[in-house]
Amino acid sequence: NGASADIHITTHGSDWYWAVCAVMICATFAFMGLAHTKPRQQRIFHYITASITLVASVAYFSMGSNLGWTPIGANPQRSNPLVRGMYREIFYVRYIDWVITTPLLLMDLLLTAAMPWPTILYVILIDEVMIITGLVGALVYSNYKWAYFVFGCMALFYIVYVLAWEARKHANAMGKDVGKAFLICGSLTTFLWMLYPIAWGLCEGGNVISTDSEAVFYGILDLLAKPVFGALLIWGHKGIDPARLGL
Ligand code: RET
Repeated sequence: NGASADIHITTHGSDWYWAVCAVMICATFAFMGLAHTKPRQQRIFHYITASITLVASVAYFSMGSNLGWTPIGANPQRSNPLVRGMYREIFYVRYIDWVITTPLLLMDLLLTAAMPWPTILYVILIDEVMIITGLVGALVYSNYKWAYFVFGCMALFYIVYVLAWEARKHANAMGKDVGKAFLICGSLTTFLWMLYPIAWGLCEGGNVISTDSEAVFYGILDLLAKPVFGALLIWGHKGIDPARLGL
């Protein structure tokens, strides 16, 4: 087991994952607490947002415990046999988190913009393509992983187009307050989501940075994309009755 002992996160990586887990749990309680300050009919965004941080808590609990990973051969084309023969610790549990939470994040945004259901479902399908291609690319020992990566990036471009263009116009038409809430949360999402493929390229894809650095990179992105995003979204909704959005 000597080879696989070398690929793990260290106690620093693990401590950091536990810290992120704690923030996700606190955020879940905070969002649920805020839900109970509203009448039952007006809690939809609280429920969606709390579900996101709840699922992330479980993913970070797993990674803090150094679970939910599998060793995958790295650097298939490198000429140096020492580097080529290496394994990398791939946390597939991230993708189980993302396959649940990214559609919920998109629902938060697209329901804010009062987009029609067919559009929401289609964007979510494209989002699943993005996450699953990222997972398959991460798990294969072959340079074809980069083909999966390209499919994933194309899916991301489509999502960014819908958010930055169609949904933004729709949100503005729903009123000034809705437009502002969407602009803040939509811009944050567009910016952050474009950093995930960069992290993937350095970690699962190219095996360029260590698994501890991976913990920090994805951890900061997830803290901004889930609890910080969620707080801004709920704050943006404080004067908006979901009934106005058809909810
Ligand atoms: C992958 C690799 C394939 C290409 C692309 C990716 C994008 C992932 C994104 C993930 C977002 C995750 C969030 C998690 C929760 O906070 C799958 C890394 C484009 C955008 C927001």
